[in-house]
Amino acid sequence: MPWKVGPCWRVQKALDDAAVEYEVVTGPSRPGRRVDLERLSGQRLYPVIEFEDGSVYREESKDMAATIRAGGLADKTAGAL
Ligand SMILES: N[C@@H](CCC(=O)N[C@@H](CS)C(=O)NCC(=O)O)C(=O)O
Repeated sequence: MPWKVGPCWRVQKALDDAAVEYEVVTGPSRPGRRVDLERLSGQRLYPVIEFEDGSVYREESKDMAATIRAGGLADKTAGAL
């Protein structure tokens, strides 16, 4: 595990605490090379959660962690809309 602080870890810790299964997919560290991330999420910052249905969830990491801890992650999939 390359990090234990910061926005990505905040969300990952929330997923762990909520016992949500996930796979970590790392991407380029340089923002200028994050074309795929931008194509996926419309912006160039991590973390981003991609669901199995292909939909994507990205907010401020504090809001993502709060959503996960409140059990609201499934509501963020495209299928929940
Ligand atoms: N305020 C944002 C910050 C997100 C953020 O800085 N993410 C880091 C990775 S954990 C990142 O993408 N850093 C590279 C950059 O700032 O270009 C949040 O809390 O979600």
